[in-house]
Amino acid sequence: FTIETCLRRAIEAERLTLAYQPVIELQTGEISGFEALARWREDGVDIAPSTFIPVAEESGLILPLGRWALDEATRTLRAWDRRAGMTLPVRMAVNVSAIQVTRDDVPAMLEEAARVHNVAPERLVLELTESAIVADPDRAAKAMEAIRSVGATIALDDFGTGYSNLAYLQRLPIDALKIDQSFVTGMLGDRDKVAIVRAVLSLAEALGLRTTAEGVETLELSQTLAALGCTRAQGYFYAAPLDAEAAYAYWSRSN
Ligand code: G
Ligand code: G
Ligand code: MN
Ligand code: NA
Repeated sequence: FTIETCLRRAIEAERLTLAYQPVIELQTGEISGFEALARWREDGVDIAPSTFIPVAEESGLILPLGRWALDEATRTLRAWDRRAGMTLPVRMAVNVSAIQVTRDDVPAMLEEAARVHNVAPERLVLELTESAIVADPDRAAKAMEAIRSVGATIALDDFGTGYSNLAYLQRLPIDALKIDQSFVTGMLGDRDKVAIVRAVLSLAEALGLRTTAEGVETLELSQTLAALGCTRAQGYFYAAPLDAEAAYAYWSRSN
């Protein structure tokens, strides 16, 4: 079978799972939330998102996959609330492909997931990439406005890798920039990376945007980013992406 056929079956049979990576507030050390990341295990072998997400995007399977991911992440957040006997003070971030923004009604999906699972939409973050803006700027702008009017927030993922016109940052209702791990991991020994991260942080500050550094693997890096004014961090220094059970345990241990 082709990978596309296998992926279609895995989506239909709900054999994909989500892993949840903690996002930490750098000033307080508190858990800001979690990023939901799709996982696919076939016959005991993990297939990397870098392999199957492009296949999903090329085949259109990203539409059902993305719909499922938003629903499943929201359902999990609600399950954690019930388990804790309280509304967890954390946000759940879900990745949204440019193709979903162009071809699906993401704001309606978001509203439905929040309603069905009884989760305040303010607790949901949609991570969009610059490629969504480049693909169809008008449509992306409309979708972003609608997402914000539902109450969710928007993070621009992989920031710095997508060649978008920086003027969009000012016009679009973006709440946060996620600094791609290619600039963050190993930045301490690399003056060019430090310069890029500093530039992104000052741009974000000037525009009133929060920032999340990805790929934070060491204490020293987390301290440097905090000193530079970065809002949040995620990476192996805190935790790898965890299954729902382990992510809940991580939250419990920290609270
Ligand atoms: O799982 P990993 O941490 O290797 O993630 C690799 C990339 O795959 C992420 O940065 C993200 O861009 C993408 N990805 C993971 N899950 C999803 C998903 O549910 N939807 C979309 N569109 N992309 C995802
Ligand atoms: O959606 P996005 O492309 O941002 O996903 C981030 C990817 O990076 C995921 O595949 C995740 O497993 C991985 N990742 C998360 N934290 C770290 C880290 O600290 N170091 C490295 N090298 N990779 C990480
Ligand atoms: Mn992401
Ligand atoms: Na990213």
